[in-house]
Parts: sequence; structure tokens; C-alpha cells
Amino acid sequence: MNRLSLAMILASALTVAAAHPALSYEESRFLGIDRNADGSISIVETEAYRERLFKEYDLNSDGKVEYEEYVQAEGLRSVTAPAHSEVPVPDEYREMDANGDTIVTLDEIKAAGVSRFNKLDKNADGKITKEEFVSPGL
Ligand SMILES: [Ca+2]
Ligand SMILES: [Ca+2]
Ligand SMILES: [Ca+2]
Repeated sequence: MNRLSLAMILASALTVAAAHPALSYEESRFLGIDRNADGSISIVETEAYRERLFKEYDLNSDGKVEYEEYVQAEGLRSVTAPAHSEVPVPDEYREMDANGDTIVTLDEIKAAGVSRFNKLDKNADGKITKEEFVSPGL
């Protein structure tokens, strides 16, 4: 093997490593929302993501996410706490529950996603790029 081919092998190994770095939490979330894998998140993808989120939270599938369901779905109550002990409402839930009735509807959860979308979409081109996708994301 001459030096040139060794260099080429090393270079291609580096390229592979660069193309598949360990994904950060945000990167893997981004990829999960970017369903058509075009490198940006559209408003349609945001709403679809929020619908999936809603289904995850709506444990009894009755079309509303009561606060208790959210607590259970997110595992917010410590395992040592009594079964129905109160858990302080996190900002995340307040943000979704626009009318504050401790029930989150599909419309509310999508609207919260759209308002996050608009905040993240800094250049207002209707797409969120990886660079724009910063915590807490969508
Ligand atoms: Ca996309
Ligand atoms: Ca429910
Ligand atoms: Ca509500």
C-alpha cells in the first residue's frame, strides 16, 4: 500500500465519521420531526409531530390530555411519591393549556407547536433548519 492510498483510506474514514457523528439529543429530535428528511422542518411536519405527541400523552384515548395523563406519560411523579400526590404544573404544560382548564386538547397542543415554530423560524421562511432548532425545540 502506498502512502497515497493510505491517505485516501484515512480521508474516507474521516468523512464517514463526520457524516455519522454521535447524534445529540436535539439532532435526534430534529430528525424525528423532519419526516421527509429534507433537512428542514415545515409547519406541516410540526403539526404532525404535535399530533403524535398528543396521542402519546392521551393515555386513555378520549381526545383530551388531562394533567394527570401528562404527569404519567412524562413520568413526572417520583416513584416514591403517593399515587395521586400533586405534581407542580411545569411550564411545558402551561404553554399547551392555553385556557388553563388543566385539559389539553389537540387544537391547543398544535397551536403551542405552531407558536414555537414561529419563534424558532428566525428568518421567517416557513422552514426550521437544524441551526434554528434550538432548545426547547418543538
Ligand atoms: Ca422536512
Ligand atoms: Ca385523555
Ligand atoms: Ca385547555
